[in-house]
Amino acid sequence: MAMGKWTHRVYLYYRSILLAGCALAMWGCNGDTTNISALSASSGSKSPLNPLMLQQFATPLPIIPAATADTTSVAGSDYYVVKAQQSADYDFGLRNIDGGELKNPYTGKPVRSTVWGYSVNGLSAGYLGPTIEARSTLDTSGRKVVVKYINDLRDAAGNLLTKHLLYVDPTLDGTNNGEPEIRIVPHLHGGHTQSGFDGNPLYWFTNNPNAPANGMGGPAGNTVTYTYDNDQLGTTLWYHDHAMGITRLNVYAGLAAFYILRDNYEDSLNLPKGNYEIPLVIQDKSFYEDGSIAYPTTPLLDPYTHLPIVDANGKPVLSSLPEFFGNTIAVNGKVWPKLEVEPRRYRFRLLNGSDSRFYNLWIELPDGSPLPAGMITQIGNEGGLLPTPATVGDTEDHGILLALAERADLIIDFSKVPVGTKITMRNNANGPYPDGNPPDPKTTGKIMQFTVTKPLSGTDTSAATASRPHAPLAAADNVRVVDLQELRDIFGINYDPAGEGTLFYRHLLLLNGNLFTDPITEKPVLNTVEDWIIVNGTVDMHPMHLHLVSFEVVEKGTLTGYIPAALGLPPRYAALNKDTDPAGRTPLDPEFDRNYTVTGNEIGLKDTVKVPPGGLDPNGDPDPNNRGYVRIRAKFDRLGIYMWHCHILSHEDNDMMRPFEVVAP
Ligand SMILES: [Cu+2]
Repeated sequence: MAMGKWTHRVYLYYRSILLAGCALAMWGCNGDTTNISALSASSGSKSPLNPLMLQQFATPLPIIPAATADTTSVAGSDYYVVKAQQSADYDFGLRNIDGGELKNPYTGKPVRSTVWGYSVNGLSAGYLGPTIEARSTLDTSGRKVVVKYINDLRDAAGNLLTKHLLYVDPTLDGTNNGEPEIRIVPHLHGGHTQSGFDGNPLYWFTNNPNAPANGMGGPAGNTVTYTYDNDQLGTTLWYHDHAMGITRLNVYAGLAAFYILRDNYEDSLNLPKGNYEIPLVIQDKSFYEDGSIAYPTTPLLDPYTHLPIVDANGKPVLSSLPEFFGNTIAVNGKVWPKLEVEPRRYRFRLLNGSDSRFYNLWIELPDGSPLPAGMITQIGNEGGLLPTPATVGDTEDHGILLALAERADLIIDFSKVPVGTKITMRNNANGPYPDGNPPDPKTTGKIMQFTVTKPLSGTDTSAATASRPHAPLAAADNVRVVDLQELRDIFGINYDPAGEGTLFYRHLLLLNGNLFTDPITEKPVLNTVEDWIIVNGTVDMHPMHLHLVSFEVVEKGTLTGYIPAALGLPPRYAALNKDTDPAGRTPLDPEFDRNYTVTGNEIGLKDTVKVPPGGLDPNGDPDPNNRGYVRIRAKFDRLGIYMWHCHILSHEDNDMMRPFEVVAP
């Protein structure tokens, strides 16, 4: 059948008849989607690059530079011009296992990659972008930041791009209405930002300076100027693209960068700084043999005839997949890098900037011996410094579980090991998390390496730890129950991980049973505190992010007797069982599943929370007595429309995002 423009009515029709959970043969919920058949489905004749051929821990870790603010153009504010640009010859550090250049089989030249990235006040690395450093306006020394974003995506000849770097699935909300492929709208993740400057996904703009506004709130032309008030505590934020239906593609292409907010209190703590304070963004990537970045798709089949769906030109329409799992690990844009360090303390600001991959991170000595006590400490998360530092990351069983968009602020003390020691950052989180495939210990089970080889440049007087007291929010004025669902989409897709040609349904991920475009249902009143009980009936953990607010994670656990919103009734439950895992164990039980309790590095303020998964009954159906939940608490202190969504980017682009609106009393 030829594909026209799909309307929401089509979705709604199928939604009403196909209410099925992920567990009912939804392969996407329990399979690593990076495999050769999926890659080749979208690549024609290009072969995937085998990660086992690649050298590890030889390429130096890039130290992401901070951009220089223009302090005069906008009175009282720091001003930046940020351009989204394409770069044709980016080097991810892909080398043969013996260190030699990998050659592009088509050109004979060393492999390089075409990527996107941000240039900031003229500074660019090609992929990702320089850090914007800002000062909290809660201190009198603070300053606002004004950013003029320009969509300057052009080819090497300077012509405006019209095709995306990656295949754009034309059947999603945000892509199914003839939208241009080259669209961006930036969002400052974790920012306490005015609604109009928050990067609403519908407020996208193209690279055409003469384009009319899109009619949904986006600006005319190829540029927009946002003000960030910085009226929040110092922490690690990041800015990344958020355009409707293509967020996963724009971020994967490279549109993401750090935004570090500092404040006087943190300055007074004498934490490692300068060369000893290093942001690290971890991302999984896949490549083809010619170095181009790979992002798998799969052909769409008509759900009734099982014939390929074709576009108006007769070409097969390809579908996005439920998740993306790359087969290499890049840190700051280099694959498996190494960092030479001095025998002293360093501060690392970690960000999971991947599409779907969770990381459970720990650092490991070459002989596997236990780490010296106090060598690694987590001092902060998304909301800044923790009220009490957390000891994590020292063993495999005690890792730092970093979901998509979460941050971990770490102190690592390299003086505790002999000079010459090689220390590897490892990962063992399954993909999807928690019940998917384990990472390969030879590839995705490794992140980067530290070698203690640099001479100590001076006595280390920096603090070994830090904390900030947290004043709890007032009790909630209102409690809301919201739920997460994996349903069947209208499209059937043929996906064949085992080579057996099995037909599966594509999934549709909804919040409260609503599409993104359905009327707004979450409307907190200005300056009230709300508890959101986020219920998860799926077998996957979903990292849920709310724009605008920093929230407390009050409790996690399981619940009983749940009625999901997708049945057309208000969501409700019989009982919340705080700090229990699905087997009914309590936190002191050695077998207790830590996904069902609030861990030490989730105290304080966060902007993204891991929602524990539900389970199945003996028939394999979603079990209403076996669902996970988290209760978060936030004060909604700015008027206007914001987003709440899953930060698995492939889920966000598959409708796991909804607006909320803070309304006047
Ligand atoms: Cu999700």
